[in-house]
Amino acid sequence: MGLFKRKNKEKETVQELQKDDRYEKGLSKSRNRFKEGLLSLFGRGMKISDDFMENIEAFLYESDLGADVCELILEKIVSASRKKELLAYEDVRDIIAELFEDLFKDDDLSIPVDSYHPCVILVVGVNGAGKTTTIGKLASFYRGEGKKVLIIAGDTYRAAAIEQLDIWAERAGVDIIKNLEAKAPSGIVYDGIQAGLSRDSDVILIDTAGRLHNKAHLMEELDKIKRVIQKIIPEAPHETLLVLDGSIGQNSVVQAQEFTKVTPITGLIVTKLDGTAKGGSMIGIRQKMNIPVKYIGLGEKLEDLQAFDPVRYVHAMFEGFEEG
Ligand SMILES: Nc1nc2c(ncn2[C@@H]2O[C@H](COP(=O)(O)OP(=O)(O)OP(=O)(O)O)[C@@H](O)[C@H]2O)c(=O)[nH]1
Ligand SMILES: [Mg+2]
Repeated sequence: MGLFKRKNKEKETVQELQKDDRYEKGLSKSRNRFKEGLLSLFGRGMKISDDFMENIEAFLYESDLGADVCELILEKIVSASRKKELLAYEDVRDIIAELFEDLFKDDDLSIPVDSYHPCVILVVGVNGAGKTTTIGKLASFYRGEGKKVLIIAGDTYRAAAIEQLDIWAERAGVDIIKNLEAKAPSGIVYDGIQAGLSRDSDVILIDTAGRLHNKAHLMEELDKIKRVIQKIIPEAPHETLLVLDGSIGQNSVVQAQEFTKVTPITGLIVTKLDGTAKGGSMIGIRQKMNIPVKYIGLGEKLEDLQAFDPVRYVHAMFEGFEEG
């Protein structure tokens, strides 16, 4: 059953959602596109005509959902139109919402911070995707849960990267292992993991460089980092998070595929969703990558990193709560 049909039956759930409007605020650009865009196509209800199908097809493609998903939605619209003479905005909204729910419903969104001590989380991604910012937010989140957090400044290629991480560590109130003299990440990662063990850390977050002089070098470095971690904790990293820039939509899939060639990625974090109308690309990203999206970035503040909740997401993308 679709989210929007459930809305009236489960008032409590909706009220629960309303308490936290970060999704609603963060996804306002996407909502403008999806809700306003679809409403403008429908007016008060539409008979399905060739013209209409062309318009909606163009709308869906421009929304960066991905070709496969667009085709699927179009098929569902056609089959809905066989059962009902006039289709309305709500019908298409529900089709997309159900697709969303189906696609994400079996994903394991947890990060095993309670199962390992320390739980080592490696954060990777191309330059500018939002790794360092996300680490700051995650550190703050875990600290808020009462965990002892340690950050390792594994991006040793730019002094500014270490300074930036230092500011985040201070903001989050957690320890950081850094070395401004380090020439390569492996040494600092080794020291950091040792420090995490001797300080009895619960969670170790490792920042990595996104820009190296070529892709092969970047991947080689990641491989080295992993080997260094495993010298000390053979089953680590327990989680490898790939940070993707959501504002480039489905183009991020190509980058993501490169990373999966070097190291198994256990979760995705899609950032900068507040700055784009491409919120729908999440469907295509999930479908092509087959890796769960665990967190999303909805802004630059500490509390703007949110656990991914597909139901809340799709609700914020189409409705928001302004009508109650
Ligand atoms: N609006 C918005 N901006 C974000 C979000 N996440 C990150 N940013 C911004 O994106 C920019 C790049 O973020 P960084 O965390 O430095 O990215 P990085 O992956 O560490 O980059 P490199 O270290 O260069 O590889 C910064 O200006 C962040 O403030 C988000 O969810 N929303
Ligand atoms: Mg960085």
